[in-house]
Amino acid sequence: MKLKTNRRKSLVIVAFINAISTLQMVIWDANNYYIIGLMVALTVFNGLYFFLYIRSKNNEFLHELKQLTYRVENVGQYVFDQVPLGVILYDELDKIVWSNNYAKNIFAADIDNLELANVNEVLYGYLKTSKKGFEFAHEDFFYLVNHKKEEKVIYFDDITSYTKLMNRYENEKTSLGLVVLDNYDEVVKHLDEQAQNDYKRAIVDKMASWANESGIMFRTLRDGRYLILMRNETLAQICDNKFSILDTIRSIGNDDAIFTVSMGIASGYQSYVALFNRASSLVDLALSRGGDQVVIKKKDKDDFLFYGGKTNPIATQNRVRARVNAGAYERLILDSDNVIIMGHRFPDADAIGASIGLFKIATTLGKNAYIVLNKSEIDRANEVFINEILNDEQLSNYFISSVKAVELMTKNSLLVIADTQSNKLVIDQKLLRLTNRIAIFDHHRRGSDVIDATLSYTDPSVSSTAELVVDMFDYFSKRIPLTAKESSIMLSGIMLDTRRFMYNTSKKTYDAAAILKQKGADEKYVAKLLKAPLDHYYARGHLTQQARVFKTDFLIAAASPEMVYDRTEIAATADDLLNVKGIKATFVLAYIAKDEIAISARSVGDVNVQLIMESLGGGGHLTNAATRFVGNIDAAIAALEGVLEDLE
Ligand SMILES: [Mn+2]
Repeated sequence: MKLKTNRRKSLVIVAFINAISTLQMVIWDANNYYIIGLMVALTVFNGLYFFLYIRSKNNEFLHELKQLTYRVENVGQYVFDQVPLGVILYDELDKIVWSNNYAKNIFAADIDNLELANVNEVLYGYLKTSKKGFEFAHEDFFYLVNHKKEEKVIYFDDITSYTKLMNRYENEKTSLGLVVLDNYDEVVKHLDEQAQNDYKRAIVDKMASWANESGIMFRTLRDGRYLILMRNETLAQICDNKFSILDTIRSIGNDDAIFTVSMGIASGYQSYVALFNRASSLVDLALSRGGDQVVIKKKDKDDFLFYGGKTNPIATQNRVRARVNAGAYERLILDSDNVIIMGHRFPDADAIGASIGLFKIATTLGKNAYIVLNKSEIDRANEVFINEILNDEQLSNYFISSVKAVELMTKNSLLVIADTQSNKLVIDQKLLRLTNRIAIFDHHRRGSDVIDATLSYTDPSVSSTAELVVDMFDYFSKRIPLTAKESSIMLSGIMLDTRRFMYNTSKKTYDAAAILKQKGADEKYVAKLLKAPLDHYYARGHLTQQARVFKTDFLIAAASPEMVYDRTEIAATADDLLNVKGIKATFVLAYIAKDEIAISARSVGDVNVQLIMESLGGGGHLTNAATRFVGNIDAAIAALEGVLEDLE
């Protein structure tokens, strides 16, 4: 810079001398040779000076330019080597032609001249998809990969610190859960005060130490209800552990007193109020599914996570729910124009038996009532049963078609749903939209497509909906009269769902059977109702022959693809096969229509077939569940075997 200023100064001086000499030439005699000589000399000097000046100026510019290029190259080299951005250039054959040091460091190798596929398979897989940008984890680092296919360049942007911060943020968020002792009161009520307290203390001790070891805050909200608070990462750990605390709690009692707990845990909700409310409804869901389980909902996931559910729900001997729901049903009946009762499609003995009980309650209380039955939808196995009823002069009057039901329904009609609570399974979904007074009576576990109802009395610990209805009889303002035939039909419902008192029975099941017997139920008539046509037995025989052992504990029977079966035939075969020695669960698959396969699953109790069927989109109970599958039977078998393979 100094040099430049000096040169500018000298330029000014030369120009000044030039100006003076020109002035002299004008003032003095122009013929003075001395002056002319001086002027020529000055002009030559000036020209030379300017020539040299411009040349030096050019040199200086070139020099500066050279300097700059050198520096840019230097910086570029530095950027390529030091700034966390990996660059890989490759050719048409997916071979790396050049990579910078940073890219080499990512893979801890000189990757030049290697084929991309040999550098990293996972990365190569991503590159072959059409995605332009994706995240890629390698060793302990995370990269945002930018793939320019046209230019055959791959950029790796190191986002490790961002990703780690993000993970930490997610991990440190709060999960909130509620824990309830779901059967404590039932189990201890016949014990003395001392034993009751001992058990309670043992349960709370186990939970508190589990919480302590896992890094969970555990506090009593009120008797039998507890709050747990933890970080998301702790939740992930206890999920990995499959909530072994459920087993720990179950091991506290003895065979006569098995204690179970249920939990609902909410995660990812911003406000604590939302977390708490969500956890409350999750506990309710756990209880409605039979308890002894954990239900988790993360805000960013649509699915619920279920853990546990290894025991069958213990029937509560407490009849408070029966009384409360009977009262509510009576008020709804008295408040309505008429009562329309609807079971599930292809109704069985339990759906019809329960419907008849619910019908008798409504008519006894003085309302017109009807049971919906579409003759076009009757399974082969239920033909005998339903024809017997429809051929009966008196009983046939109770039933109407769903078309007729639409005509009879008013806004003030009460629609009663029996033996299902799924809006997809009812005989006619149209009826659900004609009124907003709906009462549900069911013994199935709650699925995800539950009908929105005014009154919902559902209890998965009850053997059958018929039993649930009989249990309410005591609590209406009028005594409910049943004829011998009606009693027999209700009893056949209980017998069907308990496989003739072999499964899912409780003391209350026998109480209900005793009440029906007292009202005149006739086992000969029940036997006649439960008879099946010969075709049904043939079908079961065919299915049974397909049974093969899978993973030693399971039997899978898949029908040949050219045959179409009734749901009841599939279900009955799954029941039959459960009698095979050494088998813990059975699965029967068959076409019920073109491209539609039904799977029935049964368990003796060690394996939860509900969870297995749920993972295939179905539902049911621990020992009795089912699902439907659209597609071909081989795909259905593969899907089922996949789930069974994953069981521990
Ligand atoms: Mn049922």
